[in-house]
Amino acid sequence: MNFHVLTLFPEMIRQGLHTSILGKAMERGCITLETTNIRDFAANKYNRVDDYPYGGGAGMVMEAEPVYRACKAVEETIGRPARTVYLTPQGRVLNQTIVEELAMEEDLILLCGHYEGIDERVLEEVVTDYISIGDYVLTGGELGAMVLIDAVSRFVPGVLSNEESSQFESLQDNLLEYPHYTRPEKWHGKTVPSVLLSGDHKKIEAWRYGQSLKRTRERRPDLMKNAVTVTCAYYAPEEKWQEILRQTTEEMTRYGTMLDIGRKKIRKQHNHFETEDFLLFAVPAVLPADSPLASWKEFFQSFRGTQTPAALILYGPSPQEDSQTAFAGIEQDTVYGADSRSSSTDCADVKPLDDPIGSIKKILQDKGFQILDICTHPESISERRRFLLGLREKIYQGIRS
Ligand code: 9D3
Repeated sequence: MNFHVLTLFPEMIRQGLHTSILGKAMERGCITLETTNIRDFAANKYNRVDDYPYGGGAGMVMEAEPVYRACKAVEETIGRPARTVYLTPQGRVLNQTIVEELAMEEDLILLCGHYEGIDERVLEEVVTDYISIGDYVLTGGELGAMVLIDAVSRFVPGVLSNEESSQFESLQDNLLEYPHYTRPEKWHGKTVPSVLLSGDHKKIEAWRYGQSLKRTRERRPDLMKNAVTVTCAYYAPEEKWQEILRQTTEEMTRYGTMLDIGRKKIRKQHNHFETEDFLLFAVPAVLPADSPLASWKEFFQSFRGTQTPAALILYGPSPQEDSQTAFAGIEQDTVYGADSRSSSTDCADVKPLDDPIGSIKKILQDKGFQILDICTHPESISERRRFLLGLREKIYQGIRS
């Protein structure tokens, strides 16, 4: 990822970002930082880049021309149009969803204003995104750009170590973290909660989840309206697909439950869900001939929702693809993300089957589930990412409000 910062104070940006994790990431070349001093593009011999505001009022306004020239110079070095973010208190307030979306870009141009702001006319021509970092007043956009670069960099491959990888973090559940402890076991008369010394990983996980909920309720009750308990109800006789579904669930939540619909016991029990639940239904797009159930309806017989948010994963070959080529392709496709399947097959002599997406969606809606999205290629990393980002946006931006 390449960050290009346009600013009147380039040393502030460089000083602030060349230390610690980001400094190391730059040495390794995972991220690059190029600062451009807008003053170098001043249109007069005094290097003046600001002027009085038309209509009067306090403060100065940055002129359009130097900003425009600086911008064009950077676009030239990139060689193609890039997203250009203007840091401004009048922008969309930065959040983790925006951060992850920006992390998918190869280049980001960040424009920092100073004084009262920048001449509106140049903003209309170069800016693609207006972003604020929160509702308080700063002296300029530089700290905003640094905050954005720090947050976005965490999602660039290689910036974080495997262990602290940004995939597994508290914000994926929109819950606060549980409390942490390290040695010594007793400090200032305070002991470490005994469950953490028990070695029972299931119990530790449950305790941490409870602490996360408690903490969020106490400190950030505003987050609770969006908290969901994720359950993945799946039918996957093949180990390979089971693993992919488990991984997809894990990318969504740290505390998910896997429910195997293939098991009679699961189908016999009541599977009732509330508005605070989130159901990930995962079934093959083509019902295998040796399936224990004859139809989709039977799979979901024991499931009930109460306008429960849900999503559908239809994995494996679609009905059109199912036949000659599809299965052979699947067997070879062990590298996730490399979609080796042929995009279309000539199926003039194959009897077209009913569209399973529509019918399964209808069945689940009739049972009280609100289907937010459908994923047909969970084996592809990029498709899964699109799916999960979209779901998170829908869940956190309040599907129940
Ligand atoms: C008359 C009101 N102006 C000054 C008090 C408005 C104003 C102009 C310029 C307020 C702040 C700034 C400079 N701030 C930023 O450039 C900025 C910012 C911010 O102030 N808060 C949150 N996010 C950001 S991103 C850039």
